[in-house]
Amino acid sequence: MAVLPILRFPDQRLHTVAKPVDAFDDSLRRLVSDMAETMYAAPGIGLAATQVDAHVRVIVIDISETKDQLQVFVNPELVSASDDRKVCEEGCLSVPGFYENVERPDRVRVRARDEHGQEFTLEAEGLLAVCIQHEMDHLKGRVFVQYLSRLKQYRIRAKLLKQDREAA
Ligand code: GNR
Ligand code: NI
Repeated sequence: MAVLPILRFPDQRLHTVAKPVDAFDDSLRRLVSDMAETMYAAPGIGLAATQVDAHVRVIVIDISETKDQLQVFVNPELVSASDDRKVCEEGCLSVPGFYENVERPDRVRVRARDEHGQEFTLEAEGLLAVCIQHEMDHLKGRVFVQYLSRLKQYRIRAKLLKQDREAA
């Protein structure tokens, strides 16, 4: 197990489109395990492989208080989304320190496989629905700041680049 480095916006690698997983093997299970450790260490409630510079369709989520309810989604596909939408204040481990409202469908149905290749379908609402959609966006190369105004995106980009310069 290893804690992996997390790419920070505006790193262009965050805009890579992830490829489907084709082998449910030990290397996939190692990635899932490292992603879980990285998410728990951060700490965060979700992580997409894109964020650790692995451009395959893998997501880990744990929204439990007790941090012992890991959910793994390999090759997730959106089956349906509700017409009703909800606003939630979102944050992202790749955009540290920024929290902004994003509106998304309130409920989603997702089909995916676990790390052993077992297929399942899940209906999610509330925070889990938000998190699944946020992570599936990462797999498409999309970061939540892209839902904000150009001005907000520009300010977030400038502040994070300044922090990177000062840390260097
Ligand atoms: O830890 C996270 N919290 C969070 C809060 C509200 C909406 C989405 C999220 S996901 C985020 C972890 C992350 O960046 N996943 O990609
Ligand atoms: Ni994120």
